[in-house]
Amino acid sequence: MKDKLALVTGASAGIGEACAEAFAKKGCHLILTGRRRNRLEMLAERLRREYSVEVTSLIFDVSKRDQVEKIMLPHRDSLQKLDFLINNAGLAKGTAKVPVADIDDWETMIDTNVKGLLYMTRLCLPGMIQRGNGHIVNLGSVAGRWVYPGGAVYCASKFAVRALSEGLRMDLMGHPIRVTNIEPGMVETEFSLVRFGNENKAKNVYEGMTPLKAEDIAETILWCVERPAHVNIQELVIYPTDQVGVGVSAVARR
Ligand code: NDP
Ligand code: 8X3
Repeated sequence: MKDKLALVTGASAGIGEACAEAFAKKGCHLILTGRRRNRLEMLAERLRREYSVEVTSLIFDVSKRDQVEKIMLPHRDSLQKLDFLINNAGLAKGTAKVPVADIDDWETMIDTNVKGLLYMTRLCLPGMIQRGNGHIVNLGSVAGRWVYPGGAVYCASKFAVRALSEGLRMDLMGHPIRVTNIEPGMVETEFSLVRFGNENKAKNVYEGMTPLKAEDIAETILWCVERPAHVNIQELVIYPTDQVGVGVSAVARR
């Protein structure tokens, strides 16, 4: 990992932030992206100081193709040297049922979780193909395998991530580039706060059970990328011990 280069989208919070820390600890240089400049720059500054790695922070909305291209293209030399792309930026908005849900929420989820991931992948792949080296890790979800009420569109976006991960593997056959889809269950991050827009509702989600931590997922991602080059972990479902299915956690038992 030492002196390799990783790009982590959505590194200003949660799983992305934990990945940035885990990779930096191993001596990996970083390109970190997100929309919240302050959070990203403070993280970048701390990682440089604590781990003596190079960290570039890039502020843009991954769902906006023009922003992605405008901000990323001046960094095309770095992209040529990229070892790892962690497609992590993503979110859920609300749990309203399809007949009454807010269409803007659907667009936000699909544009971020699906199109954002595609824009980043398309930009990073040519360098990886040219160098014959690279590993793309996508943040899918258990919601990309099983559906729950009020989750139709979020789940659809994560089903898409699974399909894209599989399709990408096929399209890249013959190139020594790995693709991994990580599919976590409940991880306590800002995810539920973003989904509900309310701190109390967000806390209730994890009440009475022990969720996964962002660091658990970051360690798993690190393990995947540290496998020997001939080993591709295609997909991994990771639940908290207290959760056995989407919407089926220890809380539901009571
Ligand atoms: P957080 O809300 O804690 O972090 C999400 C990150 O994504 C933030 O850094 C945010 O940065 C970034 N982000 C969101 N939208 C955009 C955008 N349009 N452009 C750029 N960056 C964006 O959530 P998690 O860490 O939990 O989520 C990370 C990934 O893991 C997501 O893809 C999520 O779907 C997936 N996941 C999460 C699970 C959970 O239970 N927490 C379970 C399974 C999968 P900023 O706001 O600064 O732009
Ligand atoms: C997030 C996991 O089960 O809250 O992807 O939808 S879940």
